[in-house]
Amino acid sequence: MARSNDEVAALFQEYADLISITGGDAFRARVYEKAARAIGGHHADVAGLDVKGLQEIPNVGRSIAEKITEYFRTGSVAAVEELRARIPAGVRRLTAIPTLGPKKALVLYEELGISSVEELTEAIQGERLRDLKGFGPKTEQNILHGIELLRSAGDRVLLDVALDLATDIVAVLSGTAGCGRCAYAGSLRRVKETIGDLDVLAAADDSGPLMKAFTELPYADEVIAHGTTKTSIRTTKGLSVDLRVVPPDSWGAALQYFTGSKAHNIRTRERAVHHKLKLSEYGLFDAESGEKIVSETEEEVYARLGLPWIPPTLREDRGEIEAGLRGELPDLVTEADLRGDLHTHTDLTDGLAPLQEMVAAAAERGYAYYAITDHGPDMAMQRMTDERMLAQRERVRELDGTYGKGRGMRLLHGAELNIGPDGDVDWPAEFLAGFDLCVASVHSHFTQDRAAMTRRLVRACENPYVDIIGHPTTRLIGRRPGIDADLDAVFAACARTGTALEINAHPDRLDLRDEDILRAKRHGVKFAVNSDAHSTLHLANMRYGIGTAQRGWLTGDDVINTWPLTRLRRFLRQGRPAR
Ligand code: DGT
Ligand code: CA
Ligand code: CA
Ligand code: ZN
Repeated sequence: MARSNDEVAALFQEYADLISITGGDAFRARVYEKAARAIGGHHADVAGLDVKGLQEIPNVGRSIAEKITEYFRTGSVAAVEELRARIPAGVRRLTAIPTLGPKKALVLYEELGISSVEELTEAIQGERLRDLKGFGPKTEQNILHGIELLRSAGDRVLLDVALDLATDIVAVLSGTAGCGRCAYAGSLRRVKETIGDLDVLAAADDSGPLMKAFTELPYADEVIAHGTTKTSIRTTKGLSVDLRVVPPDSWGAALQYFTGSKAHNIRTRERAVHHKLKLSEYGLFDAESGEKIVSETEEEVYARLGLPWIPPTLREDRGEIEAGLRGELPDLVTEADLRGDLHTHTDLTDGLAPLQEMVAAAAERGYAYYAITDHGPDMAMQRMTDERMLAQRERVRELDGTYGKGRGMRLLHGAELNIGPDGDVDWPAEFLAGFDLCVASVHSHFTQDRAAMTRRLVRACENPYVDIIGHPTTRLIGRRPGIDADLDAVFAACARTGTALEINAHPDRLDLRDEDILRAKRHGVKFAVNSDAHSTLHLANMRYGIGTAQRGWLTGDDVINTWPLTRLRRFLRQGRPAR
């Protein structure tokens, strides 16, 4: 994973924001925004490319390529620094508030001198924003909500950032002398949607070399605590990491303990007490004699508590203990069960890679089928036309059966429709009938009231050509709240009309979220775990979607893209008039 690509992408995104804040050319801001996305999605590490190589990346011209080499040569980009210097850091932080954005942030700074989140909160409480042009009581409310969202996300990081870092740390420690076993535990092992800190566990008789290697990691910014059993660092990414080193024969008990969740552990400890045992990170002991009973593997620990091994994604005290005792734990869906991806884009709309590259990358993942679902014409920015869509279909038919194992990967031609404010979608029935499948998603009018939003989604479900509702709540974790709708009514409509709900696997979205999945499943809804890939790299985001599906207790039978193609096609055809 090329982390330098993310660094450069973030830098250019910031530059684009700075251009907008300082009232610069909107077109120019767009250029840097597009470059940021292209670099973030590029498969090769940009740190290793020269100006010529960089220019082969789509949307990267000479001037941008030179800024990238400048960045790796000097550690900064003069043009970016110059704009940074013109805007107080506080104002730039304002742009991070969901629903605010650079233009409004600048108005607040220029008109009211607001340069921090605290000052902004005060101004809203004093109702001082509503008199500004382009603001009103409703804007004040929205901004206040955005501030809350930012605060609640706090210093937690998204899954992909945490996983990249944890993978690296585990690799380094595993290669350190004397390390028996090493793994990450905590919320990351449970695949929670955001991660507060990393909890890394290692087994060794002598913790010295491991602790030393840990504090010497290149991204260890600060050593917060240093001991023989636990050491904590803060990384340059802002994320803290705890390393615990335990004796090898305590591995299972320690892994169980530090995986959590706290709520789950309270329940397992209760079980232990019930069996006259004592459970700690060092093992399961006889409460009276103090004699150690088991501790080497998690399986042994659970078995002695009268439980089967419980998958980490279920360990939230949401009924997993009871289900385990009854022998009714779900046979959770896994990434290996996936036979295809049903929501992906190409450069015909806002994807980065051409059709053929996306298809080739999908085949690499061993899929049996793969759907291409570019945006319809209602998202005007995408410039879609009937002709362009039909031309793509022809190309898809040509490529069908030319990739994958035994060239057997089947291609489905679909679209991601836009659900308009009234629940209408891009095309009339005659045109929709030509698609193998349609995903339909909300992309605008996020603030409709609850009744209107519910009606809108239910109408989309009732469209016989809509097979999947894409990113159903449209939330962006820590950046945009989900829409306000009566989700139970939407779930009931999905079950009734045979419309699947998407679990969008992008780590910024994870939409539906775990708790809503659990609720929807009770309504009898089926799901599709989709990457919504806009580049070949995004196809691998499936792991986050599968983790989320597991947290919603889903089995393979619940997830339509684990099904054989014949069963999937039957599902897609239901409700459609016979052709
Ligand atoms: P996070 O870091 O906020 O994303 O969430 P976790 O679950 O990783 O929580 P963290 O890092 O505070 O602790 C890791 C695990 O260690 C936690 O899931 C369970 C265990 N643990 C930590 N402190 C306690 C405690 O006071 N009591 C119990 N029973 N378990 C604890
Ligand atoms: Ca943690
Ligand atoms: Ca921790
Ligand atoms: Zn999409």
